[in-house]
Parts: sequence; C-alpha cells; structure tokens
Amino acid sequence: MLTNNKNVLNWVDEMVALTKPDKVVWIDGSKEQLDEIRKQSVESGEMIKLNEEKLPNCYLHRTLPNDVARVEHRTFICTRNKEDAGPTNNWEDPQVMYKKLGEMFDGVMKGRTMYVIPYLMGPVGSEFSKVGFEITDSNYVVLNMDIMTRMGKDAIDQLGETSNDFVRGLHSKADIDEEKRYICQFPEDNTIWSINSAYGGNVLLGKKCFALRIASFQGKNEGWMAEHMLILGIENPQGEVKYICAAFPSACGKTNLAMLIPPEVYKKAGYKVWCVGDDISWLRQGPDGRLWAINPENGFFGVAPGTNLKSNPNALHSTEEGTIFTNVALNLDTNTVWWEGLDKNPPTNAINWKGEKWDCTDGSKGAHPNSRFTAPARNCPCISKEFNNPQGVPISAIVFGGRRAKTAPLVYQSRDWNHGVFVGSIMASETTAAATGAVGVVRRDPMAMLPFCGYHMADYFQHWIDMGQKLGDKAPKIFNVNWFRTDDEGNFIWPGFGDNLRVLSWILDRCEGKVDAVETPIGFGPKVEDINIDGLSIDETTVANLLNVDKELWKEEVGGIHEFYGKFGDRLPKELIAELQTLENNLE
Ligand code: GTP
Ligand code: SPV
Ligand code: MN
Repeated sequence: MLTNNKNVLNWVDEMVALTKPDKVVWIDGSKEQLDEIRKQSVESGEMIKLNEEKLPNCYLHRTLPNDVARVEHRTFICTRNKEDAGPTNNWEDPQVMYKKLGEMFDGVMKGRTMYVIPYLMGPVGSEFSKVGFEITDSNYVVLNMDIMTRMGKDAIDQLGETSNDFVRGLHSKADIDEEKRYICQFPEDNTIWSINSAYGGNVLLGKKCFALRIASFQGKNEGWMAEHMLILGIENPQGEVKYICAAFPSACGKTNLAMLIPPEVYKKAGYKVWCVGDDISWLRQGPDGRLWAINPENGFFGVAPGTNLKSNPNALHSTEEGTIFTNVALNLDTNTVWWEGLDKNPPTNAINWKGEKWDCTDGSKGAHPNSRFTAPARNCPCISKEFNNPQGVPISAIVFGGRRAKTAPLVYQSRDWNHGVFVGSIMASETTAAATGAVGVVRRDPMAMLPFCGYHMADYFQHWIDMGQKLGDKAPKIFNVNWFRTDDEGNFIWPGFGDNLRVLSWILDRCEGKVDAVETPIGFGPKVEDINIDGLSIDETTVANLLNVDKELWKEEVGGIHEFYGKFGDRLPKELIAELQTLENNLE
C-alpha cells in the first residue's frame, strides 16, 4: 500500500472482494518493479523483447484479432437519467450496469495478480492535473500506463491523505470475449469499468475514458473543457511562440500535425514547431482571461502505419527507446518492427500482427491498420519546453478538421466564436480503423468528440458557447482545415504533413490581424496568394481549387446538418440554429 487515504483503500478493498485476485500489487512506478513486470511479460510471451541495440528497452505486444481498436458500440455512458447521456451515446442505467458487470467481474481475477496503479493526468504540481487509479489484471496496461501517464508517487502525493477526488477505474481482460466486452463510464461517480478487452483506448483508462469522457463531464460542471485536441507551438524567426489546439477525429492527423517538421523555406527563415500534446487538451481560462491548455498525457499512443522518416520523423524518433509496439510486424532477421509505410523494404523473414509467418508479397498486411506505438513524450525531438509547465500554454487558435474528399476547403475561419462552435458542431469525417466498424464512411463527428463526449452533446455545444461568453475578446480564433481533398482519381491534392505549416501560418497571421481574407458563404477564406506555395510542386490554380467552396455540395451538407441537429430537439442551443439559418441564407 502506498497511501493511507481511506477513500482509496476502501475502494480497493471493495474491488478485491469483487474480483478476488490471488495477489494485489501496488504500482509505485519504480524501475525495479517495472523491470520485474517486463521480465514476467517476456517469460509468459505477452511481450517480445526487441533488439536492445537498435531499439533499447522496446517491446512488441500482439492483441487478439478480435481486439484491435476501440469498440464504440460497446461503450456506454451510464448516467442516472437517460436524457443526460444524449442521443449520440449508448446509455444504460448505472444500477443495471453495475449489476450486470458486477457479475462478470465477480471472481474474474482468481489465479491472477491485481495491479493498483495510481496515476496523474497532467503535469506534476499543476492545479489542473487530476488523479486516477486503475485496477487491472494486465501487465500490458501497467507498462503502457507508465509511458502514457505520470504514474506512482506523484499521483499519491497530489491526491493527499484525505481527498476523495480521484477517478476509480476497474479493468479486467477477463476472457477477451468480444460478446461480453464493455467500456462503461459512470460520470456521476467518477468511475470507469472496462472488461473483456486488452487493447489501447479500451483499457488505458486514463486516456479516452477519463481524460475525455469523464473529464468532459467534470469540465462542464467545473467550467473548463476536455477536448480531443493536439497542442503545438509555432516559433517565428523572432523567437516568439504561439500555440494552436486542433481537434481531428481518430487517425486524421493529430500526431502528425503536433510534431510537424517545417518545410525548407520556413526552416531557412527560422520557424520551429514544438509539440505539447498529440491527442488530448484540458483547457481553462487563465488569470489573464485567455484560454490555456495542458496536455494531460505523458506519452503518445500513435498510429504506426504511415509513420516514416519523411512523414513524421519526430514520431519515429520518439519510438527509438522505451516504446511498446502493438500489432505491428516483427522482422525476425533483426528482431525489430515494421509496418506499412515505414519504408519500401518489408522484411522477408517476418511474423505479421496476428503472430503468423508473413509473406510480404502475398498482398496481406504485416501490421494492423490501427497498430500503434506507445512512446514516451520525453523522446520527442521537438517536445516543447512547456510540456511540464503546470500553467500550460496560452492558445491563439482552435482548429477543427476531418477527412473530407470534397466538401470542406483546405482552410477557412469562422466569423466569430459562436460561428466557430457551429463549425465544430457540423464537423464530418470519413471513419478510420481507430474504431471497429466500416472504414471510409462519412459521419458527423462534432469537435472530433462523438465517441468521447461524456454527456449530452447539445449540452456540450452549450458549454462551448458559455466558454466563449466567458473568454469574450480574449477567446482564440476558430478555424477549420481539411488536408484530405482528393482529385478525380482519388489522390490527395494537398501535400499535407510538414506543408500543413503553410496553412497554420495563415491561421496565425489571421489571429494577429496581419492578413486579409475573402468572405465565403461558410466563413473567411484565404486569398489564393496568401497561402505560401514557395517550394511546392502545386500552383495557384490548384490552391484556388483547394479553397473553393462548392455551393451545391454545401446545400447538400445543410440537409445532413438538419438531420443531425434534429436528434437534439429542444436541447440544441438557439445560437446554433441561428448559425445554420445564416449558412442557408448565404448559400442562396
Ligand atoms: P489518433 O491517435 O487515432 O487520435 O490519430 P491522429 O489524429 O493522431 O492521426 P495520425 O497523425 O496518427 O494520422 C493518421 C493517419 O493520417 C496516418 O496514416 C497519416 O499518415 C495520415 N495523415 C496525417 N496527416 C496527414 C496529412 O496531412 N495528409 C495526408 N494525406 N495524410 C495524413
Ligand atoms: C483514438 O482512437 O482517438 C486514439 C486511440 O487516440 S485510442 O487510445 O485507442 O482511443
Ligand atoms: Mn485520438
């Protein structure tokens, strides 16, 4: 036991009585303890130790083929009133769910070790950080939580001896039975129960379950925001750094944007990019009235496929030490890892993500499309010096974006905060492999929070509007981007990745009032000549195409927005209805 806090001890006792483990181990975060767990995991085959010279302290883990992504259809928000979960969440009554899962958790850890993991979301010593405990029977969870959070004593110290303000997470792999898989949030009790998965976002309870679903609910009640947003800093040649938060749906480019390498012309001019976070932001109004962000996480749970020295060298370098790879291919000749898009030389002597001998010429994939790396933030060559700053960083712009083959232009700016909330609320994006289900289907995903909002989505929109009221003229400017427009052959038109800085520069120039814009039916767009294409192979005609707002497509879009908004009935803020009306008028 690491603490005398009775609230923690009583809860752990209850969970021990329920799950009946053979042994209880409190995780203090010490190297000796973690080394022992790593050793056991290698002995049991749960993890494979990789080449110590090429990838020191790195491991490979494979999950079952039925357990490779978040499961949105089995994720529940359990509030006492069904209404409070809203039309976009699965709901069950908390008493019913506790009973149902209670039966499944009863005795589930017999013959197993229970780990009790204290962890902190947010920088040590920050008044914005929050404490969680995760109880789990998975070594993989312990070792991933060590990378993704500040684990052990820091969390115990932050909680103190008497506080009851911590999130109670219970996880068991159980039988990894997908028919009995449940990811349940009880926002009114600060509680998360997850069973029958051993994969990423389903089981690393500090991440989506706490830092988004529970925290969004806390934020609404406490006057702050928990968002699915990266945080990056852009340093100009004068050495000033401005910070941007960006919300894109899963597997739509947050990690890539957060660590981008400036294109040559920007590098030469003296621009630098600093990563504060790649997935989640907690945002509050600071004493100066501006909006400030912290990254609650301590590592990156990033998409492996497509990550390479050209697309995202900073992410790749982050994985060179102390990293856990999940569901990638194993190169048997070198005992290193490989995934699609890493390089053009797939290993000829290899094991695929399913653990089978893999023939790279037979058209099958070596790595799962949602294979991931869990890498410590400290490894990232461009990690911001503010990463551990308890105050966080002040935000100049908020950027929304998704994967849209046609409708959304490369970039546009909202007319004001409420219009920006509207722009976020109508986000739509093609689905990706980050969740189970069909890939490439366009769906509404407001603020990239559809799978992560822990309460009624219309109340969430209202909360955004309220935050804008509080921030007044200190509020960040709000933009929308789309890196994924395609030509008639289906190829991406915009080069993307590092070149996205060209768009971010326009965004910052707008924030500083340094550049004009053109008014379009959907908001302010750049003048073609204001997107710097120096050093790119595309010309101004292509840029004009990328910026084009097709009125006919947008009229269709309005139909989809009406349908989506229809779900929320009276609870939808009237400000958003007015914005939709304005859009319709502008399209006439
Ligand atoms: P989660 O971790 O699931 O939240 O994903 P993410 O939003 O961090 O996405 P990530 O940066 O890992 O990118 C996902 C996929 O999008 C990868 O396959 C990238 O190669 C691709 N991608 C990222 N940025 C761009 C871009 O600017 N253009 C294009 N065409 N593809 C991109
Ligand atoms: C996402 O799907 O947005 C992720 C991966 O960041 S997971 O942690 O599995 O949710
Ligand atoms: Mn994510």
